[in-house]
Amino acid sequence: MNASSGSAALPPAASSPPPGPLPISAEPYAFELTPATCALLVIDMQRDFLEPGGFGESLGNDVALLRRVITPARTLLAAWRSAGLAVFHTREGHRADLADLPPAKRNRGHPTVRIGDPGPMGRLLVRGEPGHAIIPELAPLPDETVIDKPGKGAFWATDLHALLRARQIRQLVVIGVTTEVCVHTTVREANDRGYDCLVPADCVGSYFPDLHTAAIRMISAQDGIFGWVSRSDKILAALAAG
Ligand code: C5J
Repeated sequence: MNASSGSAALPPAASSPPPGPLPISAEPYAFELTPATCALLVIDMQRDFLEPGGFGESLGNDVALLRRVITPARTLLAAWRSAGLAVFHTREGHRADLADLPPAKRNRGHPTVRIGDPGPMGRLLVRGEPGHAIIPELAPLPDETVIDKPGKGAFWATDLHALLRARQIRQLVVIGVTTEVCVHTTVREANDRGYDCLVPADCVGSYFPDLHTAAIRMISAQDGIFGWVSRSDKILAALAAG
């Protein structure tokens, strides 16, 4: 039911994935990355969240806090692509007629502008508008799947689970924004569906540093209740060694 661009079929790999498993230093213990069944899931790296004039800034947030993740995320994405591993991207947004926008989501709070209202980058969080696009630094390649999601979690009201299963993906390295909202919701949804999730803390960002810290801690607490936490340099080192 979602609009996903790119092919569901296996694209030609840039190079053969390393055989693995690749041990990655992580909390609460090492993550054993199996390249053939692990995808990089890039959450909502959209202009509306990361650029001035977008939805995030319209809510009074400082987009500079999110922009810190661009460089490490781009470096990890480049290494992931070079290793020939699977990449999925998500975008949060709504149909132009807002039929998939629950009134509760549009009306909550007291913002000066709401989802669907016009802004400097087009209508806020509406599919096809300039602000809805993924930032150029992390632009998807033509053979990478883009999942359009109306909610916070990437599994709700999308075909992500079916597409991952079709490719025998069992592990997810989750990066993007924001840590405690769409990243966390997606990690929780993935965990309940049987995926092992690894979150590199420097590749996820929040408008609220204290919530970022708490959200990161929550993932690996209780011996990995939602998954594993590491940093991108550890993943890069494992990919290079593999
Ligand atoms: C929010 C997101 N924060 N991608 N979306 O509304 O985290």
